[in-house]
Amino acid sequence: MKVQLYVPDGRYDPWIEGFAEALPEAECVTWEQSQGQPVDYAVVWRPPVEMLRGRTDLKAVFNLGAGVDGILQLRDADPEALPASVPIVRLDDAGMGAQMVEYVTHAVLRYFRRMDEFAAQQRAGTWKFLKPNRRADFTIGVMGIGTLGAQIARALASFGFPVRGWSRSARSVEGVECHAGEQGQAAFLDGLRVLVNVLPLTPETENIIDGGLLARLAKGAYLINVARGPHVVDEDLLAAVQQGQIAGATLDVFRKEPLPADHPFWQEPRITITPHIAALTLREDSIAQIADKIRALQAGRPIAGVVDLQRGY
Ligand code: NDP
Ligand code: OXD
Repeated sequence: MKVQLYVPDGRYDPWIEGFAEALPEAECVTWEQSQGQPVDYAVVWRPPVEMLRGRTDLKAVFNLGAGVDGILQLRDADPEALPASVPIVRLDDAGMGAQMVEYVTHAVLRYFRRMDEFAAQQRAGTWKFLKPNRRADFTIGVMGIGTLGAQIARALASFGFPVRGWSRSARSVEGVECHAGEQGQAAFLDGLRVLVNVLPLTPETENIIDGGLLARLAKGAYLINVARGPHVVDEDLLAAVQQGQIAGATLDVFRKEPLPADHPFWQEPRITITPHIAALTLREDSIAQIADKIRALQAGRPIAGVVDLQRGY
């Protein structure tokens, strides 16, 4: 059995060593070494268009991340870019849930406990009491309550915050008021103090966080985006921050990454920027998960995490 790898930074050695240990029955080769040769499985992150087009040899393509937009967007330029009827399989948590919980909880607590305002007071040498926020008034909405979002929602609810969740189909998450679909969107958004975005990027969700959506939140709300940059209409977010509708935003993902040096987000102190690190792909966990799934497929058993190409996630 052959497994073909593609990682954009070209640092293959630790991946090849990891697969040799976790899946010794397979030979692991790089795409660069094995172009044109038939293999059984591909393991990729943001592959070039020529890697997957017309492939009839593959039994599955494993994506080294939870979001598959980097693969599916290959179809935008070339409708034949993906091999017909080959399943594309995303990472299912693989250690990312715990990291997402840490990142989002940190940002929420920083806003709830007014830490940015205390930091500004410290810079000014000011000792001043600031009235605490009331937990019961600090309703948080998690947009996307799938593998990662449900863990975030549960963690925030465990602090005693009122938490709402929003998904495409009806879901239930313990301790979370769940809403679904377009018809449930208004009740989900109305009056939120914090909006957390963990949606996949699809044609339905692109540009979803625009001026109209931000206006539905409470005045002085906060935005935390850990999903994808194109979910947010950047100009609308900047305007909402400048008008005070949004008191602050924590953004991990951007339309263009790295965020260009002349992007106005850099100059807006109420926007916190991190370089797409909310939840990293953990090599060991990811290899272990993919190795288990390859064994299941080899044995003819079903696997979780197969992407629905119509839905886009
Ligand atoms: P899942 O597929 O498990 O969950 C997606 C959730 O979004 C589901 O609840 C789904 O609804 C909901 N959803 C999808 N489309 C819509 C829609 N049109 N309207 C309402 N709800 C919708 O994904 P994960 O939780 O594993 O990952 C989410 C995203 O997080 C990834 O796609 C990726 O972009 C991002 N990510 C970012 C990282 C970072 O470091 N910044 C790291 C890892 C992931 P339903 O439950 O009904 O299917
Ligand atoms: C992912 C990511 O989708 O790291 O896994 O963004």
